[in-house]
Amino acid sequence: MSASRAPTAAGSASPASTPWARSAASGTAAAGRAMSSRRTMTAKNTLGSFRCRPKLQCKSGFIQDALGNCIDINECLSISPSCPVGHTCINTEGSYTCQKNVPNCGRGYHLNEEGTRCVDVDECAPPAEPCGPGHLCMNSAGSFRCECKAGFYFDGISRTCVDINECRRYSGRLCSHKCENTLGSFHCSCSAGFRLAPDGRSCEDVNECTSSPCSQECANVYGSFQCYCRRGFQLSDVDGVTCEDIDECALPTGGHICSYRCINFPGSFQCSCPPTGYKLAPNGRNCQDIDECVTGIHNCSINETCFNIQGGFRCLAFECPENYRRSADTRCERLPCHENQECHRLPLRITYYHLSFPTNIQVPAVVFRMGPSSSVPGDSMQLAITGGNDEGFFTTRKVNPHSGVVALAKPVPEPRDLLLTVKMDLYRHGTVSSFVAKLFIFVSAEL
Ligand SMILES: [Ca+2]
Ligand SMILES: [Ca+2]
Ligand SMILES: [Ca+2]
Ligand SMILES: [Ca+2]
Repeated sequence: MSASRAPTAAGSASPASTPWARSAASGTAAAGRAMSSRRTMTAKNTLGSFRCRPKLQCKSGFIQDALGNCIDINECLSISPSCPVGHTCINTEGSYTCQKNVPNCGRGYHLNEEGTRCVDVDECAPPAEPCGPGHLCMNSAGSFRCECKAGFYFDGISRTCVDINECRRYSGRLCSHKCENTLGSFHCSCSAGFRLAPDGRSCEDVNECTSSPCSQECANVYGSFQCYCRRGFQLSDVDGVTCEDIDECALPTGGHICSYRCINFPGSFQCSCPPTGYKLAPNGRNCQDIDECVTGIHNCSINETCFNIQGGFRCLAFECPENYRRSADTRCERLPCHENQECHRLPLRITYYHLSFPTNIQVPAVVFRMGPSSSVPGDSMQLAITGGNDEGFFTTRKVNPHSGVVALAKPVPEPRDLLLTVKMDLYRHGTVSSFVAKLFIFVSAEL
């Protein structure tokens, strides 16, 4: 190429384009120049002098100096560019050459095919595997880097991709509850009672109540739930979700929740009373005696008196014994004795009394008081139980000179009817008179 553009002869010589060609040629030229200065000039006579004139014309690429020597033209110094862009102009004897500029490419670059510029080396181009098999190679200008799949980092020493432990690297910042490292990623999880939110990182409360975990009522709370029970039930200590009936009848404090009998129901209880003689009180717990005598459901005859007792009633009737006459509803008076001495020892009066108390009455308990209807100064009296006290439940006691009481000394364990005969001897004006009280005692069941 350079040869064709070179103006003349020497240009066609093949070694012209090599750097050493110039020095060889210039050596030749120097010798040629010395010779030509003598041979190339002819003398021409002028008036009073002479003038040297060049004998020869210089070849193309040379210029003739004043002495007639041919001097090489340095075309590379000319103003107009002698060589195309990317070439260096090299002057030669009688000509010049254009030498292509060879760029010096740095590490990671190489010359393009035309040799005109440096281009990046694609280190990643197959079949080269600079990052090792299975790893991503990323070419970049002048370099390359090895990349691993997301979640891995390239360990330069082992030249392998190693899992990033995100949980450790971003400790406490990735998951709101628990972080679990996995190969290539990580996984958030939540404590019991929470579930992973759609963002995969935060935890939200689970509304456990939607799945009805409680046997009765459920209240959702943050991170958990609470079962509770309706009245009459209590939450099981074992599972915390089952409502169990409260056995009100078995409660230690509720031993007497019902005065008579307690019947447990799921969620409730009911008190009951003996099948006859009682009704449930308005409070639902106590048993109230039915007063059969008032309500008229007794079966006493016309000649009998109805006497109400706890849990029942008694039909009372009495007859005055011989020598007595009835003086009131419950009283018999002795008839006049005339000359009958035996008669004088009989009590002046027999009175019937009815009383009732429960088996659990506190003892001692005064149950009857006896004395003359009117007292006279100097009176004295004696009280004695003359019948019906074989088991010794009762005692008598004087309260003052003219009256005394009958007291229950020990509890009567079972409900029963007792007839107690109490005799009072009254001493007045030197004579003694007897009075008898017949006590019908009805000991009723305690409720
Ligand atoms: Ca990981
Ligand atoms: Ca919850
Ligand atoms: Ca119950
Ligand atoms: Ca009754």
